Amino acid sequence: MKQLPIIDRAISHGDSIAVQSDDQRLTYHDLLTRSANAAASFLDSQDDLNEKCVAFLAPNLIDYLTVQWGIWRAGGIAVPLSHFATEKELEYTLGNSEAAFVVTTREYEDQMIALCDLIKLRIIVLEDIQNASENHLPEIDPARRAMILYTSGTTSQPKGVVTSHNTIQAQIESLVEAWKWQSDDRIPLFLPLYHIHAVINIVACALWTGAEIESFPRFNLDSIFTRVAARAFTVFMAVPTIYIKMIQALESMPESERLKVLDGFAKMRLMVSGSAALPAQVYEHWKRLTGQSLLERYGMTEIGMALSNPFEGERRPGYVGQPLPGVEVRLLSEKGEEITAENESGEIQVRGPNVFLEYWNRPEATQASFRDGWFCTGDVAVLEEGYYRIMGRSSVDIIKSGGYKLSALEIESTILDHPDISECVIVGLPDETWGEVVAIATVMQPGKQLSLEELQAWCQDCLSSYKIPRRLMNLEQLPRNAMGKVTKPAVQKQFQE
Ligand code: MLC
Ligand code: AMP
Repeated sequence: MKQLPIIDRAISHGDSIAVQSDDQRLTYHDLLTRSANAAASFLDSQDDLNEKCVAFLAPNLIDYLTVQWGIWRAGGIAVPLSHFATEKELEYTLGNSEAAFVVTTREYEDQMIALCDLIKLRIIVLEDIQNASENHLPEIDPARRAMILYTSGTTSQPKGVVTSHNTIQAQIESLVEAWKWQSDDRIPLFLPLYHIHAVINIVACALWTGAEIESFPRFNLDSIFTRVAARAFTVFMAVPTIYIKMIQALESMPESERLKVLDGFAKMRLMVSGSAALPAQVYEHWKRLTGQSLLERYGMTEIGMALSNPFEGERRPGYVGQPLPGVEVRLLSEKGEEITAENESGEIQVRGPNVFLEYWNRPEATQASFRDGWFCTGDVAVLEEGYYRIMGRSSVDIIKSGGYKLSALEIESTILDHPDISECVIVGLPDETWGEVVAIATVMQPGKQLSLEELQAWCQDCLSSYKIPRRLMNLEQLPRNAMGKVTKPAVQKQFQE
């Protein structure tokens, strides 16, 4: 039977280790057996899930892959959920994706049962799946939809970004070629498994090549440094905030320990930064410490990775390099004209097999995000001496904090439910560690007051922790323009005064 390419490749990687997580080691062969069992259970007595969405909460990588590949092999669309999400956020994702059922692990069973009971959704607990004696799995056309990753943007609710198996393959192959992934690579994973950085750049690329992933429950400096010092990794990928936190930690470590960790970093064959701008000083600082020139690249949930500094050749600080293999990039001016000269800024637009299919159930939003077949990223860049430099985003409503993309509109609409707040404006403020931090300016109901701590405590139930405002200003008179609209740049300025 014809298998999905990622499955075919896993068959050829056989008894190599795919994942190490705590004291568990999983070979490619184990992963194939487990995911076939999971697929048989998800199918129940059907022949094919026929692109039904299956949402899953399984943050441990071994469980995650068992379920993700199980869904794929049963013909479903995999919708990973965030374990940082509040119940409200999970309910939104389950409803919006029209999930047919939910898969989780024993650890999250109680939490998910409560939610699934409320919205009448069937739940499967991974540990309860029995070994199937025989698995009749369907043949899957790789043009079929494979995955939905939720992304926040210029709408008040996150949108589901749909990719097919072919899209995923194109995203993987481009990176495997550009960054010369090898079967003897070993990479740590500590980023969340519901964003493209971890899902494609780390996990999917590693498994495609037969490499090994060492999975950590979360980003923890001590455990990662211990393994780096043991020279456990050849490749490392992280967001700028992580490099900044590592620099701070390394500089306050006793010298004997620091030298071992620095040596572990120095020996790696590739270290990549992305998901947010890497400040040039951080690039230089990391190079001084470790001798490594971080390879900065640029991507987005909708397109995978588009631009990258070279594996071989000059890695220019402050720049994101050139189009990746198979990816076409153009800049469009505000007048809608393609920019062909250097030093003129325009919106980055992307075309190629790496680009997503659609926003789930949002045909107008999908249509609005393409122009003549090119996906409009909303990021502005300029080409200088052959390398692209990202200048910012065209929307003030998108905030990047710690590598997470946040929608100011989503946070505003959630916080407006607070009974004491009559108006609020969310902005991003520049921050050395987080890139940007979320800040809120409020107009309170008459006679009401609210401290930042009180607001943060109230937000716990409705916003994931990284979306919670870190700065608060009560602005009785929100700055408005001639049209009576609040101007966010003016709010940002007030915060910075
Ligand atoms: C947490 N804190 C923040 C914060 N997040 N403060 C300000 N802004 C934020 N965004 C605070 C907490 O409240 C806590 O405070 C302290 O910092 C530590 O919190 P934590 O949750 O323990 O932080 P940590 O685990 O260190 O998380 C940092 C991180 C994480 C960088 C590891 O943010 C992360 O995983 N980011 C990556 C997200 C990602 O994968 N993005 C890729 C998207 S895809 P206190 O007071 O309690 O100590 C994409 C496309 C592409 O972008 O191109 O890749
Ligand atoms: P996401 O939607 O979470 O996939 O985030 C994608 C966004 O992250 C892009 O649209 C950019 O704004 C930002 N981004 C990713 N990589 C970089 C980078 N190297 N430099 C600046 N911004 C980046």
